[in-house]
Amino acid sequence: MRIAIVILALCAAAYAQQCVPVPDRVDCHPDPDASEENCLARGCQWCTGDEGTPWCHVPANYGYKMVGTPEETPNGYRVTLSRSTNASYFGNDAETLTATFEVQSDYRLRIKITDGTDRFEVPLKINPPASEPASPLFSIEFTNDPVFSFKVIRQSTGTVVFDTSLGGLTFSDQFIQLGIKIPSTNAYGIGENEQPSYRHDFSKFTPVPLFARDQSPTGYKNSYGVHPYYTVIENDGNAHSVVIVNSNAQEFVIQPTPGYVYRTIGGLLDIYVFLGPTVEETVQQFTEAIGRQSIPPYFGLGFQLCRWGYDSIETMQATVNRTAAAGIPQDIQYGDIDIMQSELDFTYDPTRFHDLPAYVTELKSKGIKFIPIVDPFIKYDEPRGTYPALDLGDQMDVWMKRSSGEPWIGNCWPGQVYYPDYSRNSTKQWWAILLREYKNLIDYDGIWIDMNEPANWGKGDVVVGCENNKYNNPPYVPAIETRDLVDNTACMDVEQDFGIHYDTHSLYGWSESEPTTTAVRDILGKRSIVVSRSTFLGSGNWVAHWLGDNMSTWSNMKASIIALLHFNLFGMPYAGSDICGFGMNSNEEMCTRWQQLGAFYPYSRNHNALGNIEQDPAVWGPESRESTRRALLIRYTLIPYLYTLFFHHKTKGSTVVRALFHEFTKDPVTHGIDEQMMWGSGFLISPVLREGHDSVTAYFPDARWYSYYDGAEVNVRGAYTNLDAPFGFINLHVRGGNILPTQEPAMNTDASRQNPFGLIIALDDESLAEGTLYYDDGNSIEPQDSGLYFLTSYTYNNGTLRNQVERNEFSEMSQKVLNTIRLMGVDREVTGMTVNGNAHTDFTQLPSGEVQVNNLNLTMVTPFTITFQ
Ligand SMILES: *[C@@H]1O[C@H](CO)[C@@H](O)[C@H](O)[C@H]1NC(C)=O
Ligand SMILES: *[C@@H]1O[C@H](CO)[C@@H](O)[C@H](O)[C@H]1NC(C)=O
Ligand SMILES: *[C@@H]1O[C@H](CO)[C@@H](O)[C@H](O)[C@H]1NC(C)=O
Ligand SMILES: *[C@@H]1O[C@H](CO)[C@@H](O)[C@H](O)[C@H]1NC(C)=O
Ligand SMILES: *[C@@H]1O[C@H](CO)[C@@H](O)[C@H](O)[C@H]1NC(C)=O
Ligand SMILES: CC(=O)N[C@H]1CO[C@H](CO)[C@@H](O)[C@@H]1O
Repeated sequence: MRIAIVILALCAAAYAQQCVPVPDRVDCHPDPDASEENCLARGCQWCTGDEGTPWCHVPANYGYKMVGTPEETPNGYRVTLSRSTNASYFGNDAETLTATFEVQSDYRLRIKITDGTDRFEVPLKINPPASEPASPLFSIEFTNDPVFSFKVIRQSTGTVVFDTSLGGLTFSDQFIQLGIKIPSTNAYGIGENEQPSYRHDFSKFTPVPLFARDQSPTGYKNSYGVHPYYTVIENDGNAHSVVIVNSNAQEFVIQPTPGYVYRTIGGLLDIYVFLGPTVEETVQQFTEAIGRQSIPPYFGLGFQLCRWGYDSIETMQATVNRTAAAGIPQDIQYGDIDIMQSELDFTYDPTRFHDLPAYVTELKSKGIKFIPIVDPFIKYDEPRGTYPALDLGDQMDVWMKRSSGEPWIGNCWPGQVYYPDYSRNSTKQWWAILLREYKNLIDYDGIWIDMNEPANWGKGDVVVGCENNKYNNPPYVPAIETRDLVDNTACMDVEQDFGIHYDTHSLYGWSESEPTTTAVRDILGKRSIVVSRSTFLGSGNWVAHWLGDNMSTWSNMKASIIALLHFNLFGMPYAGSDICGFGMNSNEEMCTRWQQLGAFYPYSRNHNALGNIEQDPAVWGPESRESTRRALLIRYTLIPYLYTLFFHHKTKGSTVVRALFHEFTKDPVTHGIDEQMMWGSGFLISPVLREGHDSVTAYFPDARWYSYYDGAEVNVRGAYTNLDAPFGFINLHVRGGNILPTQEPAMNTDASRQNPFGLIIALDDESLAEGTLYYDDGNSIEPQDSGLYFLTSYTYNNGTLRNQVERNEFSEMSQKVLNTIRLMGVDREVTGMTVNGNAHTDFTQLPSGEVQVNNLNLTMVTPFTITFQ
């Protein structure tokens, strides 16, 4: 390992009193009411410019200086920094800092900057890399001119991937700021929020605040989760990614440098850089560190139906009945808060939802699973002795507390409530007891945890308010919604075992996730689904995520693709938005198009809000119903492929849904595409996202592509083309070079799992293709660790298909057969075929050239050879 240190000569105060070029300005007055007077009083530079650019900016000579030279450590460097300015923007600046640079592997660098005091650190377990550093992909350069900054440089190309010479560093008690120059404008990520395009727009200055909030995703507003993570494609097609492990209220300013100015109001700077060099490798390296999502239970890849506002069990039943009657598959039915008695957690309404437990049992006998909602908080003013969740909570001392030691009180379902502190052991035990008792009441298959930002319809404590102190009223608040930390949540000085709410607020949903998943696994004894609204780095270890309370609008349908791509970057591929939108009335055309797209969300759930017209797929006319049925049957056909992608995610960290640029990074057109998405490397989804359109303009990168429907090859490559997309139809294409495992669809996955398998073989330019199938019992816990699974690869070469079983530890697989093949791209007339040397005559060739083979009846676990003449 070798790290270059270049310490440039000090060259004095030449920088002072000069206007910094506009693109490189770091806003020195990010708080409201900037004026020349306020700016100069703060010790900042004032230079006018265009509206929307920082007139008040950090002077070039502001920051810290290195003391001496960087000190070598066993795995990197330690640098001591001393403040070189008297200007203080928000008070309490650290005079001395330590920056450590730890080379954790060839592809992973950790940079930690702290003032040596006892500051909050996120209690996130970061896994070590698989291998020790041998020959790092990067070097580090330190500069002291005009102030301290450093560069991380990709060795192979000299590209500076991370450069902090953008404004000087600020490190004060409640305001930390670091500017980061990035090497290109192809950059993505930073969530959770709604972004207008997947690729960040560096043409202007845009703050992206992060602070968990019950906020429907709306134009960069801070929303439910916090994922301070971005990915950059460098100009030559290499890629790197960066995570900043911090849970305080924070923001990234996207700005024209191009770069990000990062600000947080607590904790410290703990930064990991992942050097890729491919986009997929950046995700793999990041998820190696923070953890990956478990393979969902097989039923979790089926279609899911939900709404808030079933007025009775009969309405729920009628919805389930008409879905089945329309031939639309369904695997999961949800119960939202309307199933509860007076909206109290862990109850059901014996009047409106009479016999719910029996109905859940009936659903399960038909192969439909049931998932109820649970809110995190408990109504505190129920008479003691009537509500076990409350009595036991008091007894086990589970509540978050005011500094006076009393539980704080917020206002949310169904009134005034206490909030459990999920970071406390007794709370975890209490929660597990409640979940177990609830299972005895309703035989659920998973749990839906909502409102865990945590939400509160008020500002802090609704009984005593919030004290005026440094936590509730810090000197600086990032550009979060209402610019008030306590708005819609707890006072920031509420105590939790793992820290004061000021530091831990955005970890609330995260802290609820592990105890819920652990308890549900214990109780069910098998894999299940816990789906959470609020998430943080590493939440993927425990929970799925739906993209929140969106609206039934076309623009939200489009935004859902961007959000889904984000969560695939964040290591949480089991995600999806509420199909047909949550808020507002949907309509038949939009809902039909959304069902077509949503059939390809990994987490595929139609959900609706109280008061809106019904929007379940069977409520619409026959053409719409047929469209949804067809799209979902294609999904069910491809679940073995989707399931295999989740195995690759869990074991390698690959994305499940990915942007085209993951596969075609060198094609710059792909860098801006966010209206199409891929499943893995082999399947392209090109939905209609606009009202009144019956065609779609889709991009086909340079490869062979075949229509999913008839195997016809697309006649363009490396170009956009206009595809017909009539009302009931979504464009789906298979990429040459891939073999996709399939299974005949059915009305739910219990049934489809009994059906024969098939293969879709799509040939590339060399007439080659390959693929993998992962399969297991669908509900055992962490099968990739227990080893109880089946894994096989398929290769097609020179007219011959072969399988190679790599693991055969799922016993039922020996009873399953491969029955069909769809072979795309043979470009000639197929005159015959043999299976293990024997002629097989049950095949046809379509006008498109696709060869369809039936009745193979080959055991999945036995090696075979199939040759096409
Ligand atoms: C900071 O203030 C002190 C005392 O006024 C002065 O001696 C020193 O030069 C100042 N330092 C800088 C970097 O301006
Ligand atoms: C739903 O279907 C079941 C079984 O066919 C039937 O018993 C029940 O009455 C139906 N319920 C409603 C509300 O349509
Ligand atoms: C909480 O439980 C964990 C795991 O059982 C244990 O290691 C830890 O010491 C406990 N903490 C407290 C405060 O009891
Ligand atoms: C391809 O297959 C044909 C017969 O099907 C065989 O004659 C030929 O040698 C094969 N070529 C290669 C490179 O394996
Ligand atoms: C499939 O093969 C099995 C033996 O492997 C045989 O028992 C069965 O009848 C065959 N099914 C069909 C439809 O040919
Ligand atoms: C991503 C997304 O769908 N965002 C929408 C959610 O709902 C708000 C309205 O509350 C819309 O403005 C967003 O566009």
